[in-house]
Amino acid sequence: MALNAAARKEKLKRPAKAAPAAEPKKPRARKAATPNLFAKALDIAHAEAVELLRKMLLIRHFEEKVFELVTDNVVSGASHVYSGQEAVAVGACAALQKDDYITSTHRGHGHCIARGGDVRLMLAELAGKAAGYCRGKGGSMHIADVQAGNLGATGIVGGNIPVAVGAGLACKFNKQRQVVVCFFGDGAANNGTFHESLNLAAIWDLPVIFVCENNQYGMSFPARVGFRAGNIYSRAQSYGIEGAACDGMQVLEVRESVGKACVRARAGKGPTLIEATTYRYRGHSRSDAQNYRSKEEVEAWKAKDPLVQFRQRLIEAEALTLEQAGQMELAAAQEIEAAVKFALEECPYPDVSEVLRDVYKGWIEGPYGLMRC
Ligand SMILES: Cc1ncc(C[n+]2csc(CCOP(=O)(O)OP(=O)(O)O)c2C)c(N)n1
Repeated sequence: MALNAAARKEKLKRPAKAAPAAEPKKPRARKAATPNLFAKALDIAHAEAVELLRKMLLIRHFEEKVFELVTDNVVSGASHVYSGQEAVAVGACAALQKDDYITSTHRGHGHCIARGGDVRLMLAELAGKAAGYCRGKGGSMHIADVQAGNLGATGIVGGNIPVAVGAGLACKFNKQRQVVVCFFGDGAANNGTFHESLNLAAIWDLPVIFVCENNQYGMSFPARVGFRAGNIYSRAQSYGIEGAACDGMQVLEVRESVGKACVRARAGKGPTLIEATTYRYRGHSRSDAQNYRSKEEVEAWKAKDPLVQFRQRLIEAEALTLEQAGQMELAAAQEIEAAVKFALEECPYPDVSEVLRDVYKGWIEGPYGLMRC
């Protein structure tokens, strides 16, 4: 009912009725982590997100153990540790299908684990044991796992880039819509193989995704003085292919960037050059005084740790509790401890009869008959 002006004035003068006492707020029940809620928050299925974290944890624990074993001279030879760069390998491999390929580098343990490699066989290889991926003869820089789609690591910087192009050509002939992800460092991007490979991949529209891990250094040489152009990914333009940059400390960002490149490659639209900005925490290899960088710089990058960042995102999205995250960490540590026990205590060294196996001399059966080698 409408009030006239006087009545309205009167009503305003009256003290307002006390509002009914508000019901004490019940504490909001914390929602259980559900796959749907999580998918909405981060645009990824719950199980897949947890798997990304599991793999990054496994790589970190593997690499820190390798660093310890190398320092203690339990493992001999060179091992280039991947700690700090986990989000690149895991994010990129998460965009791949089962029958796709990767080619790896001298810093290849992370790529191998991300592609589904067996940490027991990897550690056996590093320890020179018969159960290793190369029957103990190759060591860290020669691990390949072709069944899992890993065409192998290499000690030759930039050596895997043409291999990826060859594999890409095979994929194109096979017409199975497979792709190849080629990992390499900022240092390798200045090798001649980089230019030749990208040019060939471009003119043949090959399904290769070139993932440059700019970890800021090639041995002790800072990437910032290694090229004038300011970045590496913009070189794509000169080959007439797609180029993209992504934050290599953010696993979902890498996955998205490589995922887009895979869609293009599978559609016959050719290669992409992606530069993932990242950082290696440890020295280049076994002995490295690291005089080329400051402790403050290392700490500043560690503050952006890819595992810590992603774990935090999962917890905030209520996909994981702190306790579950702790259990995952423990599980990764235990898996690596079991692998160490297997490699160091349970595996024999190769039999002496192995010495001449795989050493080619004379005639061998090749794809077109007998070949001299
Ligand atoms: C063709 C070749 N040149 C030089 C070396 C010596 N070397 C080994 S690792 C390395 C640095 C490579 O830097 P980058 O490609 O950025 O990879 P990162 O070590 O940073 O992962 C060099 C120069 C080599 N193994 N092969």
